[in-house]
Order: sequence, then C-alpha cells, then structure tokens
Amino acid sequence: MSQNHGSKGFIVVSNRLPVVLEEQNGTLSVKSGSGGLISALSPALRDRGGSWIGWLGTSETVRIKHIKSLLGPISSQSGYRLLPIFMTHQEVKLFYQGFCNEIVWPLFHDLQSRCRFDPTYWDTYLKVNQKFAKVTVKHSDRWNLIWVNDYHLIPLGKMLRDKRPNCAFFLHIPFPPPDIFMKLPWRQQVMEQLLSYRLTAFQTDRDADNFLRCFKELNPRSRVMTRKGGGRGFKLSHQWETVVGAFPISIDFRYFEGLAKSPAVRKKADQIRRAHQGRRIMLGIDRLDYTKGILERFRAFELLLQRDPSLLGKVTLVQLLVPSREDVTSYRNLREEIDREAGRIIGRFATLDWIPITYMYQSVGQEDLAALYRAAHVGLVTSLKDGMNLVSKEYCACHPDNDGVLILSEFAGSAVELGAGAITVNPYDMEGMANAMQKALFMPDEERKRRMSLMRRRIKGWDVFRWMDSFLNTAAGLTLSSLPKREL
Ligand code: GDG
Repeated sequence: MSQNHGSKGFIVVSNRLPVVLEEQNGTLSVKSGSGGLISALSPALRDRGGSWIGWLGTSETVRIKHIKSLLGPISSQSGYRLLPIFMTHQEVKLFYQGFCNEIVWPLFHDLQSRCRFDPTYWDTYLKVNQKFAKVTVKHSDRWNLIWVNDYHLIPLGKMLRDKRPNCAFFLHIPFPPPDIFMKLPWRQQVMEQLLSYRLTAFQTDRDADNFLRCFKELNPRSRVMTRKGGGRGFKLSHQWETVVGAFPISIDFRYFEGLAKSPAVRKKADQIRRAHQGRRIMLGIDRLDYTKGILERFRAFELLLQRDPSLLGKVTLVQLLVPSREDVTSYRNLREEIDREAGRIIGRFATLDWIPITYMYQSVGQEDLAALYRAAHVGLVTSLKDGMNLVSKEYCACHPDNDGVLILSEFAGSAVELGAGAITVNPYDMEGMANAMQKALFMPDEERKRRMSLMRRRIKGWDVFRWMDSFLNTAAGLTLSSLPKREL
C-alpha cells in the first residue's frame, strides 16, 4: 500500500486494543488480547505505522502514566502506536456488557430472544462513542483515513464526520435481515450512523444485501446506485454518498502454514496424536460464545456415538474453549451448561481407557494452537451464525499435506469461500451434523485431499493482506481531500 493516509498515517479504532491490562497483586501488566478481530488486524497492521485506538479491557483508570509506559515498548515492537481509551465501571456495564453484548451481538446473530433492550444502554453507547471520538480527533489530522472497526463503534463516523470526513467502517459480525433488524428500537439512528462513513464494509454479500434491504425498508424513496468500481452507492442527500461492499476477512495463510510445517509444531502434533493412541481426533476451537454452536456440536457427537457403537473408543472430540466475556451473566451460564453437557456425555460413554471428550477451558500459545489444528483429523465449526470464522481458515492452513476434513456451518461467512471443499452443516440439525461427522471420519483419502487442497488454494489466494489492501485501497479511493468544510 502506497497511499499517504495523512501526516499521522492511518488510524485504526476498535473497542479493544490488541493487548489487555491485567492487575495481579497490585502489579499491572499487559498481555495479548484474543478474538478474531485482533488475530486478523495484528499481522496485517504490523509495520504500517499509524495508530490503534482502543480500550484496555479494564475499568482501571489510575496510574495512567504507568499504563502509558507499559504500552510504549509494545508500540515500538509492533510498528504502530497504541492509544488507550479508559472507561468507568458503569460505562463498561452499560456500554460493553449492556448495549454491545446484550443487544447488538445477539440481535445481529439472529438471536433476538437473548436481547435486553434496556433504554439506558443507548445513552451510554453514545457517550462512550463520544469518548472514542475525542481521542481520535486528538490523535489525527483532518484528512487522515480513520478505520473504525465493528459494532461497538457504529456511531463514531457520524460523530467525527465534520472534523474527520474520511472514515471507513468494517463490521466483523453478520448484518441481520430486515425482520430481525427492524426489532432494534434505535434502527433508524443506527442506519443513519452506518451511512455516515465514506465506506461501510461487511464480511459477505449476504450481509451487504441484508443491509440494502433494511435501508430500502427504512428509506423507501432513496436511491441506491451500482458503482462502476464495485460496491453500491447509497445516497441520503446530494452532498453525501456512502459506498457499501463486501470484503471477506482472512488469515495470514503463510504464517499458519509455516508454523504447521515447523519441526516444533510437527513434533507437538505427533505427540498429541500419540497421546490419543491412534484414535481419530475431531477438534473444536472457539471463544466461549453461544453463537459458536458448542452445545449443538456436543449433542451431535453424542448422537453419533449412540447410533454407531463401533466408534466407541475410536474417536475423541477435543474442545478448546477460550475464556471470553466472563463478566457477562449469560456467558457464565453458558460455561456452566457446557461443563455439565461435557460431563454428562463423558459419564455416559467413557471407559477405563478412553474419554470421549477432552475439554480445555483456557487460551493456548500459537504453536500449541497450530499443533492442535495439524493433529486433528476433522475440524468442527458449527456456528449458529458467524461473520466469517477464522478458525475454519486456520484449520485448513495448518494441513499442508491436505489430510484433514472441515465440517463447516452453512451460516458461517467462510462457507461462501470454503463451502465447496467442506462438509457443510445446518447446526440446528443434530442428525445432519452426526451424519456429517460420520462422513468426515470415513472419507476416502482421495476425496479428502481434493477437498482440502481446494479450500487451501482459496484461502491462499485471498489472505489477510489482500483483504486489508483491498479494503484500504477502496477506502482511500473514496476519501475527500480538498472539499471546504461547509460542503460536507
Ligand atoms: C469475530 C467474528 C470474524 C482461539 N483460541 C485461541 C486463539 N484463538 C484465535 C483463533 C482465531 C480467533 O481466536 C477466533 O476468531 P473467529 O473468527 O473464529 O471468531 P471471533 O472471535 O468470534 O471473531 C468472526 C472475526 O471477528 C474476524 O472478523 O471471523 O465471525 O465473530 O484467530 O486462532 N488464539 C490463541 N490461543 C488460543 O487459545 N493464540
């Protein structure tokens, strides 16, 4: 990328910084954050310069100087500046746990029965976005390209528009169809906010189309134009046009492939396979989240074992569950339910020398992650809905010998690219999932290799660097650089 994004480089804004702040025995330290947004943006942003603005994942506000000195060395290592936002305990509760995690997250994943439309959440949502706006203005110039990420910060573009007209937005999660979106009490405001960016980008055409349908329903007389350079132009007034398009996020394919081929990871993968004594390994790796279909996966596995007793002792489901949103009640409840279900299924089928589910509730390092991917004969991604799902792509990247089968939810964004090679499933169909597991375990070598090689080619051809270049080039092509303020 050669564009000059303004004298301060380009500015990335997301709810979380790629690091979180932890306090143990009165000592503050920073550790790497987790989740798809960070996995994707961190490698692609490395050494591009610019700044990343976000929250440190804690309501800690004291010793700000100390926090800045902790972030300094990380900024120089990563090649971009980290600029922290601070939130009070009440803001974390109403903005993050409330509006973001009890309204937008479940609603945009089509799970409206999990929503709590508390009106006090909206005010704090706007207030915290104002905080982000203030810090963004302070650390940028008028013509900087500001890249706003995800559902926590939808209002930011509108707040910044007069002072920073070059804002682009990327939504990492799905955008729902009208019958779901219309339930949002603030639908008109949210739609208007999404149209305050120069570029509003989604993961897949499914999401962009849903957005278009919602727009039409809310603005029946407005025009949508197909643009020559790709994307669709949305015009709410003659002074302002927003371009909308799909930019499927991806992974650093070469990094994961290289890791999987490295002697250390191969050794670890062999050790994992030996520890399972030649049994077939089916692997799930997910953040703890009800959208990932973990319980559905466990129950389908139970059905598989119940239907086909010849598999008892021959296959193990390895589930890595990464702690997430532990301060949100519904996530704590989900964890308890997963613990119970795993325990129940283990109790039902385990023998003296075989445990059907190996379940870990922790985060592991990159080498262990790659070794798990490489060791697994079958990768399981059974999301009820997912913006993209990077795990599905990482699993393929870590199978350089093409010897793995991916079972993939048709409701994950990655099914658009990987559907032809994966065994696709409806995660609500327990029998269908059990059939898919059976098929994956007994798939002939030739078919397995053909399918995996197809998926790997697709991911390699559209990796995270191509995704980022394509998004940033499109955004840069739409930026304003000389219009006088009154025309905006
Ligand atoms: C959101 C959207 C979209 C997992 N466990 C460990 C670990 N991970 C990493 C994986 C992967 C990432 O976390 C999870 O990414 P996903 O895409 O699967 O899911 P979300 O966190 O829900 O991400 C999603 C994404 O944003 C990007 O736009 O794809 O749809 O929901 O990269 O590798 N990493 C390490 N240790 C672990 O234990 N190091």
